Amino acid sequence: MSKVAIITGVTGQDGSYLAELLIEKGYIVHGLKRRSSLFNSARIDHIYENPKLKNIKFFLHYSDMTDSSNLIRLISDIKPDEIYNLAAMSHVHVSFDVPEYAADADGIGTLRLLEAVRILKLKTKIYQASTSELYGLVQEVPQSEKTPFYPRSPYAVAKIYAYWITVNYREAYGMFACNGILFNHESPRRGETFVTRKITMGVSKVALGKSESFSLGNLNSQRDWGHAKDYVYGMYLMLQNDKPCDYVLATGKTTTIREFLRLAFEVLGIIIEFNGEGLDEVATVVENKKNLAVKVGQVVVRVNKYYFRPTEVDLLIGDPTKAKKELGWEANIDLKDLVEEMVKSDFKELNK
Ligand code: NAP
Ligand code: F7E
Repeated sequence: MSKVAIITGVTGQDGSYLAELLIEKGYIVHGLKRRSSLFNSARIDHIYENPKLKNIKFFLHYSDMTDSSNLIRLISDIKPDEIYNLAAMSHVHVSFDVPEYAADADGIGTLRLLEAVRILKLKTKIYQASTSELYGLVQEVPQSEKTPFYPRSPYAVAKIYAYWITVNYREAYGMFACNGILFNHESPRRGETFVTRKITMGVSKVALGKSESFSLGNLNSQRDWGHAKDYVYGMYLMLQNDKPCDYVLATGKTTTIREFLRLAFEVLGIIIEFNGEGLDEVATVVENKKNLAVKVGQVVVRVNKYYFRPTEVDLLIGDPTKAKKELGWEANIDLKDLVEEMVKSDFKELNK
């Protein structure tokens, strides 16, 4: 018999890749999406349109992590074997503007979901989308499941509540509930306001002559970036394991925003150099190997203090040893391939 899964946040980057993976594995998938004034299903529309997936069982339901009655009703009707809780206000910078909403959707939303499963006395396995942002002001390098947390944003504080309530429900009620402490993972489907996608779109627009330059914030921070496809497979593995546990998923390598930017321009044969310091730092073209719409000497990136956060997470680098040992998981797609895929996808789309 087919397994039944609920994915909250199915319209997001990870939700879309996870839906594809579970459908491929023969699951009946119920995606929960929130109502918005514009269509928000662009990342999953192709699932319906794919002829190879003709007989799929993929259903969408309106839902919101701030509405317990909705979660209880849907979980009671669907009685899923597995729930992947990916829904969240996931933007760290924006969480400083909407801290109460972030706490409600990301923190209490997780409690609502766990409570629904408990009240309904179901044996549902639960995956909670935890995050490397919990490490914040890092207490240890690299960060593992044993590293103490020090959150640095309303988003991270909300997610720390979600982390511990998941652990508590596992211990108090014997629920199969796991936290995946995932380090940054990206793809061509990444939201356009996260730094990697902002860069790959910005680089493409500049190379096509659609804009002269774009602005970024802190170029010095370092992130452990992997590909979202690898990471949703890790989520799935956690719920197939014999026992519920928390796992770090990461590549074990870290890179600055500045280096990501350099790599992204390089994919299009544009070589840049950095000059100046702090808010005066700029990136300038020194070579244009493919004769794209830039000139040598053109300033293509500036620094703008608007994009700095009140408190920053300077350095993230994860230690995925436990996931490798116990789940056989590892990141397969390296940063260079990820950057190339993202730049080529944006360049093609913007060149239409
Ligand atoms: P994403 O692209 O921003 O997707 C978030 C999803 O949550 C979207 O479907 C969004 O709906 C939905 N959502 C937002 N608020 C909601 C609410 N109140 N009720 C119901 N749904 C709501 O994020 P992602 O990158 O796929 O990340 C998936 C999860 O992993 C998130 O919980 C995120 O915090 C966490 N995480 C991400 C990373 C990463 O590097 N990507 C790393 C660690 C953890 P709309 O489409 O309508 O906006
Ligand atoms: O920022 C710096 C910024 O917004 C990365 C979410 O998926 O991963 C993500 O959170 C870094 C930060 O991701 C700009 O200051 C510079 O140091 O792409 P980001 P994030 O904050 O790491 C974690 C694991 C999650 O859990 C989150 O849900 O880049 N940065 N200039 C910039 N960032 C943005 N967004 N925009 C800039 O212009």
